[in-house]
Amino acid sequence: METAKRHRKIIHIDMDAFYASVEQRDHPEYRGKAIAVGGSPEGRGGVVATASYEARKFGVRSAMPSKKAKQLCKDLIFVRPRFDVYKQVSMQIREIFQRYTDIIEPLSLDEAYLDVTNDKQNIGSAIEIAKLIRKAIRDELQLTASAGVSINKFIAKIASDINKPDGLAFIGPSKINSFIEKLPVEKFFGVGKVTADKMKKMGLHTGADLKKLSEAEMTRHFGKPGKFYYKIVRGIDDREVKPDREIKSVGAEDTFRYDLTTLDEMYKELDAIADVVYTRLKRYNIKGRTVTLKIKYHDFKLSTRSQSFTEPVGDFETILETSKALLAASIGEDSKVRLLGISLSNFAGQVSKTAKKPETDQLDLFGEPNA
Ligand code: DCP
Ligand code: MG
Repeated sequence: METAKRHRKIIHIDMDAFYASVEQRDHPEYRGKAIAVGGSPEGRGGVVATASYEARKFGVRSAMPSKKAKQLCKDLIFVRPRFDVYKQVSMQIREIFQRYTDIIEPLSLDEAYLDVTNDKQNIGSAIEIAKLIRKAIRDELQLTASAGVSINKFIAKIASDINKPDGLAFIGPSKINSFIEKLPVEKFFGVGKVTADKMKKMGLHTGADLKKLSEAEMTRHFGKPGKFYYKIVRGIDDREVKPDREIKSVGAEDTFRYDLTTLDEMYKELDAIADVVYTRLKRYNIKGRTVTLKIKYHDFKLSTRSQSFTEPVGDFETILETSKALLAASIGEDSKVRLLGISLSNFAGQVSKTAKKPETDQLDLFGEPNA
């Protein structure tokens, strides 16, 4: 007897107005205002990288020349991009994803696929995990993300856009077909502007139209990708979530049997953790520009603080002293600390192919508790 095929559980997460939201978070005077990141004369070639949702009301969009953006929105504020900060936030969202799965495929700084079919915490519900991730991003990073949940990458990615910004959408197996039939052709994975125009000229406007073509007709008209289109209009997308094998951070952490209450105790633990991190860095022969300290308090509140350097660092002293300084700046009078972790990141081009480790090894890179 044939066993029913178990569906995968895929989440696509995409931050809302990413660069602009980070700038509004860090500069309260920009909140509620129409802002464009990039695009000032000193920005990236005079085009807008992204616009706040307030600016989008006026029609301001990514990749729009700043002159045009200013015409559409007279009060538009141009903000210089801070890529280091965006990278940092990107790492922080990655760390949140890693609480639930290691099968994470980033598409850009602000977007990733997650396969949570077998999530680390045995939550079981992809919708629940998406909610927890959105909540963590909001609580810990003061930013919003939108999530799409489905059984494959294609549908999950489209779903994350449905209730954007700050939304979540689930498209379950029984909804996929009716959803796809209404979908405009340009929304299909791999269909660019040229192909979409060709399809429209042929009278093909929606998924329902595309479904009328046989596989042979699809490939005849659209070449090799036609075979793929044939499948996705039927809701079939077998592409796996490919974990990014590049080493993004090297770290270690420790959970304590008793909550630590004095800085002295914490410094002692940091010393031991820094030593593990140092050893791991040596193993990969890499240095990082960013040191991140992670603190979990007795009430499970999590905080991360980072310091970035202009030059890569990898020596024990710097790792330890930086972590201590970050700790001292974070801890209050009556803080009770349950876990401490240190990681190095921002390796920027130094991670050679040979330093890449097999996947199984990478999975424990962030150190198991009590490692
Ligand atoms: N970006 C860019 N140039 C583009 C498009 C995007 O520099 N042409 C940058 C700025 C964005 C970030 O990438 O903040 C993420 O791109 P998204 O397409 O996800 O756009 P946003 O996150 O800004 O907005 P949305 O809420 O629509 O996701
Ligand atoms: Mg985004």
